[in-house]
Amino acid sequence: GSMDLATGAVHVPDWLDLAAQRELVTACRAWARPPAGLRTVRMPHGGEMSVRQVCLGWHWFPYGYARTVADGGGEPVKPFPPWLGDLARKAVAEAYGRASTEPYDIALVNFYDAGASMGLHRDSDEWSDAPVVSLSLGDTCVFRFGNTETRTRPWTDVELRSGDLFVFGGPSRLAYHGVPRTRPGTAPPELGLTGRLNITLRVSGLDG
Ligand code: MD5
Ligand code: FE
Repeated sequence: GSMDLATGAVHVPDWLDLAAQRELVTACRAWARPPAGLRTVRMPHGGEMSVRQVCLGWHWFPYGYARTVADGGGEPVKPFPPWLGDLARKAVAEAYGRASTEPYDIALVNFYDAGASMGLHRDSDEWSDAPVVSLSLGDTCVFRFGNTETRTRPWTDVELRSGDLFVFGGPSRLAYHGVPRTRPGTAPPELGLTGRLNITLRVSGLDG
């Protein structure tokens, strides 16, 4: 059964069966290949994120979206396949119990190797308040769900496992959140994945 962590923040454990997880891992492997493949995200002040990322539809850079790999070689971003939009709307329907017609057009795929983490932040570069859909594959992680006011406590730590769905909408859309750690070696062996993949599906609110 699903679990509401806060208003609009719904965790659906084990939403994807193993076959669906394997198909997504295979798709991520193809998306990771150059051109416009997996890259290290460089921050404006010189740091690097430990998570590596590949984008579909729109390229995310700190802090905006572009149609080309702005901080790479300027290659066009890979297209956002329509089936991912269908999957996002199905996920929102599952989490909220009502149909979604939102025009999903961005996928950010994050790859966490054994030491990777993501600090507390808000996702505020989209020009739409449509829910963000998060799909977890591979290693379990500790996901930290904070509050909308501050980067400090109160927060709630939850474990996200391979196949889990999380939808962040309504008042939770702009909550602080992060991934303090993964649990290396916990991926289902049948996936053939070392590390953790997270796919987020978003609505840009941009046109063209
Ligand atoms: C992850 N990714 O597990 C997470 C899952 C990111 C990111 O944080 O920005 O790529 S998405 C979690 C999320 C998205 C939007 C809103 C909220 C959480 N929230 O309000 O808690 O790699
Ligand atoms: Fe985020």
